[in-house]
Amino acid sequence: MAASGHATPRMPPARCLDLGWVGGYSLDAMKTTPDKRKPSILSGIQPTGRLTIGNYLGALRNWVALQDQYECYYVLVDLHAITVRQEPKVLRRRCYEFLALYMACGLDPATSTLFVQSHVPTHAQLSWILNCFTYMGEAQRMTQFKEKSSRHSENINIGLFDYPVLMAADILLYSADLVPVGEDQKQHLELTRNLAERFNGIYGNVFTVPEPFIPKVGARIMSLKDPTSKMSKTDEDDATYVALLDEPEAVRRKIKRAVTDAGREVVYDESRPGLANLLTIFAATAGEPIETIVGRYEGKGYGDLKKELAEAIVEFLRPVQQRYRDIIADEPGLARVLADGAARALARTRPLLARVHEALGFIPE
Ligand code: ATP
Ligand code: LTN
Repeated sequence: MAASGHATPRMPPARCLDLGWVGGYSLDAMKTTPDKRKPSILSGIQPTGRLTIGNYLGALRNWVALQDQYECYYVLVDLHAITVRQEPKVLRRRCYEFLALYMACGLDPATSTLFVQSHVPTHAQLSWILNCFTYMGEAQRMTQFKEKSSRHSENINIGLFDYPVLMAADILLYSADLVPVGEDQKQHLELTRNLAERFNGIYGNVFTVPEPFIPKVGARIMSLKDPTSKMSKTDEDDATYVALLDEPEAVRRKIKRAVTDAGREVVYDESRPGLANLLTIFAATAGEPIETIVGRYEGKGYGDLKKELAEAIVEFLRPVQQRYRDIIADEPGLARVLADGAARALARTRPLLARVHEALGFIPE
């Protein structure tokens, strides 16, 4: 166990998902599950901003792809969302919208447990305990904290600082084996693993040490206006992202105006980040290798690529948006999904929290 805030990261190589396909993934995570139940997954998205193709390609797509093989818990992390000031009515509405979009993208509430973090008090309870095992130094090193505190310099609150500890609680409460996320969450996963190992080192095998599940293509979709920074669903400038609910005309306009360099030839080259980003989005959306896409544009220019990419995205989004419209119209149905999800999540997490309390020496309830 590391005795200071300077534990060396011990991340395994992230698991990779071949393009749009999970059949080849081995279930060896099962071995890490102490009680031999079906291996499990937990992941979360903040109900902030507008869900983008970055969120879909980095995370949601894998949530859907993995839901039949794993016991899955997918959480709308509203407690995380309030680390930045939210408008109450908008937050509430957005939780329903995100849930409806998850379902429109293929998450089945009968198979996966879909819920809201604030409905399940065990998250905040374990989070407090984990705070007492987290060093200031390691929390200070989190790049998302540094980035968010510079973006919200008027409100650098303790919740923002503590954000990764709550995320660790989300994951460890479910004994999650795998956590499907985008590249930007790798450092938080590393912290989660360190906390689990530190606690287990003192109290025995209480927590499962989770592994990240990060796609090979699409783990870090970049902003359409600044291809050196990540596409973000809360960017004030909506031209930087394609939202899953964007109208076809908006998609066409945004892709057409996406920043690329001055070259003409379509090649995949990381020193041309704008073009590389469009090719990545194309490959991930179409489920084809980047080389195949590049091969199709021999002798053609950026204009053709952008036009066809926009159409590919529009066609991909069309059925999702159609399903979304039906699902969002039934708010009582969505509320039932969340109530059922919260009950399942609470039932799943109570025993683990009781084990943690017992390990710490708390008097049993
Ligand atoms: P924000 O940037 O506004 O904080 P976000 O777009 O990063 O929000 P989150 O709720 O923080 O959204 O992340 C949800 C999931 O989507 C995470 O697994 C994250 O890694 C993934 N994700 C977010 N942005 C991208 C991106 N640009 N490319 C790939 N995956 C992404
Ligand atoms: N920190 C994540 C959202 C998040 C999460 C989680 C992801 C909260 N809890 C648990 C995976 C597992 C983010 O900012 N994208």
